[in-house]
Amino acid sequence: IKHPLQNSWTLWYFENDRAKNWEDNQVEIYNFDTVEDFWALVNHIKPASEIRVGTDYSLFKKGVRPMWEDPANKNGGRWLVSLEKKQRGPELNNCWLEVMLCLIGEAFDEFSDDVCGAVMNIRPKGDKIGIWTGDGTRTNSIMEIGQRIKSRLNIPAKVLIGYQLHRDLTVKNSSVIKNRHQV
Ligand code: M7G
Repeated sequence: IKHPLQNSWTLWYFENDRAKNWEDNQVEIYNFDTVEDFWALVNHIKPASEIRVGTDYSLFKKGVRPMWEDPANKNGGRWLVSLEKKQRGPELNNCWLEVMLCLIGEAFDEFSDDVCGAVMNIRPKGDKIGIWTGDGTRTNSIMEIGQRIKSRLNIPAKVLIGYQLHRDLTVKNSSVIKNRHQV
């Protein structure tokens, strides 16, 4: 018998094909709800550091699409962890693995239900990992989740990470995105 997870999860892959809508470039790769199937997935797919620049992996609870528009996300936001270019390698892979383990292991205690998923962007300027929560007004929950992420990823205390509302990101030409919270 396999070991069941609390939730079912879907891994998504995004590749920027400009001939298509942004949303249509999000492809469901795999659904799983056991520990064994999670490791089968991790061992089977390319690690984060080896997928093409411009692509994303996203891990979301089953039924939630990795986009702002999804009802589960639209009133929420993300904790954003930015990596330097030179961290694309084992460091990025470990960070992304740790974030996935936080999600499937429900590492946020009573706040785990507020987590929708996580997105990993491979970008020329530096890679990014966002942990998405569903309600941008739940300050206590957001802060607990941010602190837990920071400690699980071994981010030094002096390095701040910020929480942004998806709503703020959708505003066109806003060159500076306001952080609603920091830890
Ligand atoms: P990104 O891929 O999140 O980060 O957003 P990047 O700027 O580092 O590449 C790039 C662009 O993709 C955004 O400006 C939007 O045009 C589009 N985009 C990103 N997200 C997360 C969404 C989304 O959830 N919904 C829609 N409709 N477009 C998005």
